[in-house]
Amino acid sequence: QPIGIFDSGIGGLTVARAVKKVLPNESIIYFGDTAHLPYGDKSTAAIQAYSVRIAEMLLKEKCKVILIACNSASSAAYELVTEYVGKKARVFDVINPTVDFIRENHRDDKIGLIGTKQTISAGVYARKIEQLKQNIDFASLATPLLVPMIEEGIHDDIISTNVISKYLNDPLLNGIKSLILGCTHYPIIKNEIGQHYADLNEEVEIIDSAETVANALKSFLEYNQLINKGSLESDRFMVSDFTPSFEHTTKTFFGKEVHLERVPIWDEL
Ligand code: DGN
Repeated sequence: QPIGIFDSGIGGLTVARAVKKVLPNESIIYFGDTAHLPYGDKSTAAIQAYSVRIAEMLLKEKCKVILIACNSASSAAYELVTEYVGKKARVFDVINPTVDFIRENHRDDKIGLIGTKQTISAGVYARKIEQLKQNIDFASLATPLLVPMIEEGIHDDIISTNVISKYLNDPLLNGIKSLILGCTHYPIIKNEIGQHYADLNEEVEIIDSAETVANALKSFLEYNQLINKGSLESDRFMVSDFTPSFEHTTKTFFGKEVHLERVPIWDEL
């Protein structure tokens, strides 16, 4: 049985890549809702409706796990999708495993979060970290230029380094000991973020939510003896709307270009 992973677009392939890295013998079905991206600009009700419909499709494909790779969908629809899916599959999002990681590894720290405007204003990370009742000083900063910059292929160069430094030098983030990458796209600039702090001689741990969810998923499959023991099916990569540029950007996010299958799950298309 495959692992279903979905996102508003192609960026969630960073999560798919992290999953394949720790679970190379699991096959995945990826769905990018490119017809509706970006979810960040949609109402909570719309994101919930899209997410439930995608979960329905992934259940039909017999996925044993449904992983919500998108931070916006994780904020808006995790509870609803979990309720909808019931016992048919286990639902993961990208926020809860990251909060669990913090509960196990951090106390008395200042932790920063960067993400899209929507993820920051939804405040789900902030609420969940507060509920831990650990002595954590939490600061979050919206960094909206980063998604379009990365999608334009601008990373590891002087422009991206300057944009990243401009954001990370914001006084809000002063004195952080850890930084959560709260967006599908940010693993692409993880090295540049690390370099920013190395240049300042500051030790800041970077918490990559794609990696934390991949590790949590691996532990879950092992603990519940759900690891694939049969032959490995081919991975499938689906989108609700196809353009050649979507296919081209898969290389940035997945590390290699993959073929995208258009699956028109919306009646209007
Ligand atoms: N996938 C979105 C996220 O993780 O926040 C980023 C892309 C978007 O919808 N703007």
